[in-house]
Amino acid sequence: MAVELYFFQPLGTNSGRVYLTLLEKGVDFVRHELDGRAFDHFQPDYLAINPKGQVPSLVHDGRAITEGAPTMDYIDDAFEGPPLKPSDPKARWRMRCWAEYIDQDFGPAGMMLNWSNVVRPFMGERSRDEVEALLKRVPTDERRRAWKRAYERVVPEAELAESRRRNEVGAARMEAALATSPWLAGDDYSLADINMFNFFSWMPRFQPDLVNAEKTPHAMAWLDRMEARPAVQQMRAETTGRRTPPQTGAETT
Ligand SMILES: N[C@@H](CCC(=O)N[C@@H](CS)C(=O)NCC(=O)O)C(=O)O
Repeated sequence: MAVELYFFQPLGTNSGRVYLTLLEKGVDFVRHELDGRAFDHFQPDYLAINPKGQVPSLVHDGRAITEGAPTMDYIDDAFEGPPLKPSDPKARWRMRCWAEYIDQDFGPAGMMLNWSNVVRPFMGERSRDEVEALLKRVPTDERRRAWKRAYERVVPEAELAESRRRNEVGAARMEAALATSPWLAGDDYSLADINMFNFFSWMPRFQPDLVNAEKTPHAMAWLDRMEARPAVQQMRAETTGRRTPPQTGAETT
């Protein structure tokens, strides 16, 4: 039955982790790439699928499946292909701890830094009236506040500093984990690696002081192992040429 994915771009953070899970499982899916800059994700048709107006959303047999980490779990359960959850309960627990950490801490910190860099540049050309009209289409107060703050560049330095601190802690945490096992949950490649990949793979480029060959050699070797995976190569190939990644790393959102 039909499988459809709505996303911003394959290498996006939240979009990418679900996109990569589908590729790893070998699921044939219809790709609906939304343009965040055109506010496609706030169009009524898309809000009917995901009332929060966020990506990604999977539609399977007519049912909308949302929220990245639970969607990855769903894909692993619902489709054939290599299992992406370890069979050992302790490794499975470790995998779920990574998911929790990415959703609650590391992921939002990275996204916040990206937002502060990118929203104003692409909203900046629009008049205040245009922006006010766009903001009216944002379905939740929380997201409306986030867009407005980014547009107006009123994110306090203390919040940005806290996000940078969390990224630094995350880099150290990755290095410590990967010094003891080849994959994040242990000996087996799992959803934990897929989940982290798109959040972390930008760091050597955009935060080279935190992630580099001297400071985090195990994390760098993990990135190489990830890049060697056919599914990751496919994801990159499907991204190349679609949009030019800006200097700021904007396309990581
Ligand atoms: N909890 C959601 C978070 C999704 C999310 O934050 N998506 C971002 C893109 S990475 C988004 O849709 N941003 C647009 C917006 O909030 O307006 C998930 O896990 O899927």
